[in-house]
Amino acid sequence: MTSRIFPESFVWGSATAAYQIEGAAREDGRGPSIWDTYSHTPGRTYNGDTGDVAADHYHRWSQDLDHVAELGLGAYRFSISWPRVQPGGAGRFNQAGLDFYSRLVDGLLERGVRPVATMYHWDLPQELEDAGGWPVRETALRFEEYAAGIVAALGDRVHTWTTLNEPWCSAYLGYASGVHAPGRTEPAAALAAVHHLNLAHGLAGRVVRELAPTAELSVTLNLHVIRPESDSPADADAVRRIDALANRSFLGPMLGGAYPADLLADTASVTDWSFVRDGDEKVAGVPLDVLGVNYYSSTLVRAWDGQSARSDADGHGASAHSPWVGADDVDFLPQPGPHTAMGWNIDPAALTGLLLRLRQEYPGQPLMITENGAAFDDVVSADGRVHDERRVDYLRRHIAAIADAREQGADVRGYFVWSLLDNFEWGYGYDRRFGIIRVDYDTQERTWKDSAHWYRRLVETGRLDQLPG
Ligand code: IFM
Repeated sequence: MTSRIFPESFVWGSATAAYQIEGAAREDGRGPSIWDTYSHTPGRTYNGDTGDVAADHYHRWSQDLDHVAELGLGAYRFSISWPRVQPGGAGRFNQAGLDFYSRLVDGLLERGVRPVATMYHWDLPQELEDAGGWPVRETALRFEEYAAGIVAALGDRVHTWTTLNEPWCSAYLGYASGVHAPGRTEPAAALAAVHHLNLAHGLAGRVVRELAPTAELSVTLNLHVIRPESDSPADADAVRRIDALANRSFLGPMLGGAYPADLLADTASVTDWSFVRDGDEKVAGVPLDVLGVNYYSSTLVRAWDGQSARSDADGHGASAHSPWVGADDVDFLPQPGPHTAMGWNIDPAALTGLLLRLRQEYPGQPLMITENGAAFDDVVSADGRVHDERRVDYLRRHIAAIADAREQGADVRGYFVWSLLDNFEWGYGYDRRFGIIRVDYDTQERTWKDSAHWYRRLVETGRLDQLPG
């Protein structure tokens, strides 16, 4: 048990992403992204929901930033919509789009809130997907050009530039299992996407270093904590294989200088990795000021004997196609509850373990929790409030887990709750609510849930030990 007290310097924030909240999908020159196409394709999202209107943040950004300020947050993590600022994904920039983010950044600074901008949270301009998408190298080069445009426009007003959000999802869910845009199910393409995302990260990182030398540079990874069903060597090998795909395919080039040899060997029947050119891994290894970690739940695996029934309970949506390229002999097992409304297990101790692993493997690398939170089936009570005690409990336990890791030496500098607002939860549409602030999608009214009140008190005091719940 730790003191559960965070220092003044610890950064408390909340996170959002452009396509999930902005709406205004066809306004002021914004072009289409792969998520517009995907969500408008029948059968792809729950209820046919799209991000066309979402939480209407494009028009309500100022009031939304007032909420950020009233929560007392020191930082706000948002993403820039590539098709809003560079509609075709190449060439001409859209001044109206740049102006929107310029107002947003200034609005944060006026409120004393540190802007943390993610360059890419999954909304690839459709034209670039039509030209091949992330499996082709040219997309990484286009990303470098896009990065140069936004850093030139917003540069040093942005405190932290985060190149990519969860490239694991972009590559494996977008191109292998197909449960995310662009919905392709091509295992070799998914691995090529992994590499071009790593390359894009490095190229954009160099741009930040050149054009905004005082800004901090980061990337956000959704690192997996993978446990074996038993202590058998076969299950240990299943963990190793999934760890290579989930974690080390990004950590390797970004922080370790190269792709891990076992990843290349495990996937040799899928691709020869000839898309990796000399010098690419060095580019991807641009030094980071902070590594962003997104964490929600843990993963339980076993080696599959090829005969017994499979569980395939990896919680990433129903698809006949696995995101786990080249790992058909690994089975994903259901985990004991309680679960969130996503069906994800609640395992705060795994977060402590993850942070300590990172400390051990990448000593001296500062860390930030750039997303953590939970969807639950919120109810508006007769008193008009949302008593989301399960979300409060989830947050409290995970923040305590971070305190535990800090106490054991992990250099975790901040925490961003996912999410500020209820929003478009990708394939799940508006059916899953992650916000600490409720959005009534009929009226666009915002209502603080109990978790928002709780979080405000935590941010104010920096002490978990004196908070109820
Ligand atoms: O909503 C997403 C977010 O866009 C990326 N990280 C996980 C969240 C919850 O699924």
